[in-house]
Amino acid sequence: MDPDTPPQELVEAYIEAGKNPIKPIEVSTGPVKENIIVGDDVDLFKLPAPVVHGGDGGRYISTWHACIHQDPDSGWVNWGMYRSMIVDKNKLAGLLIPYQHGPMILYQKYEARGKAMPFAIAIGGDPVVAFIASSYLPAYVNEADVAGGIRKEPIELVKCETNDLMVPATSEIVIEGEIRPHERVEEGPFGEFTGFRTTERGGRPLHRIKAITHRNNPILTMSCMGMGCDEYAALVSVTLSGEMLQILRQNGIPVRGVCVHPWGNTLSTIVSTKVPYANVAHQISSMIWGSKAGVYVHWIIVVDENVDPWNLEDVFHAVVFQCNPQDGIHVYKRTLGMTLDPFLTP
Ligand SMILES: Cc1cc2nc3c(=O)[nH]c(=O)nc-3n(C[C@H](O)[C@H](O)[C@H](O)COP(=O)(O)O)c2cc1C
Ligand SMILES: [Mn+2]
Repeated sequence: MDPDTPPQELVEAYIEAGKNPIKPIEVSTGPVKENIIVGDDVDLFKLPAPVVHGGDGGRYISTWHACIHQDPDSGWVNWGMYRSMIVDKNKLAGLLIPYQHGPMILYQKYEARGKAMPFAIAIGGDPVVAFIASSYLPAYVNEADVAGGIRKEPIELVKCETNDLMVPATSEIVIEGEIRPHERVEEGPFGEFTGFRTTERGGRPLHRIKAITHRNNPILTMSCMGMGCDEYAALVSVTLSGEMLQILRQNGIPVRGVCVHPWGNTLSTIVSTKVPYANVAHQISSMIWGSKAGVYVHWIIVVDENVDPWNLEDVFHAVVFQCNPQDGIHVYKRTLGMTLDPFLTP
């Protein structure tokens, strides 16, 4: 696409790709198998994991990647992006927030049954992998299929060395292993997308590593998350807006557009819509909060269709001059939240 494509068009292209998924294909080998290290030879310190921000609790190896897990019941394979910190040469600590998909599979299936969960962490390679891993597709959607839809050709996957998970064959680095039930180890803190380092150091699932495969001279992709428009803010602005726009359209809301703005990414959304009947803003909010895409959202700003949701000056004008603060602002109490919200007390 043209680099100057406006965000609304990127959002529509993302939605179209999701409607036309392409299943991945299996290949027998690929660049990520140029080096295969298993068992005692595994040493994370041989990879160039940085301390990303001053004050972080350790060296982070995965901040721009895909964590791959499989639902043991349905066969659904999820790609998510969950950060991980090096503990020692063959152990990682990962922040797995319970209502994310990989963590759901761990806590609700494997751990509940007393079983170890295999994992693979795929770093680098085709940028579409990290793009789609950080998106908010609904449960039971295979992110690999949507990645194929975006590429308009299948993603090539190759089998792990020590488990049955399939990983992108062009990855720079793949880390394989298992999470045993209820094993926790200290992780954090880490500079987060909110611009704060809010999540305190605490016990997080211990990832035991069985193998690392990597290209020759691998490149470690990473995100220096923080204030302003980092990689995550730019990407979720497109993918989250797309997911929410689809949900509202599918429910017959006469919506003009949805903007998850990079400067308020993940925690806020702006919806521009015709008003087909009274109190539609409550219905819109319930639909967003009822979806995977909306679990983090604290601010939902609903504006009339004459307001362009991507124009923050228009939106601010509408908030100040078209919203009566006494009865136009509604506070919903005791809803879901997340540990990364800076204003929450631990
Ligand atoms: C750089 C980066 C780091 C992230 N770290 C975490 C994390 O440590 N834990 C987490 O649960 N979500 C994290 N996220 C958010 C998830 O990637 C995002 O919510 C995604 O939707 C999860 O995929 P899922 O819906 O398949 O679970 C991070 C996102 C980015 C871009
Ligand atoms: Mn998912």
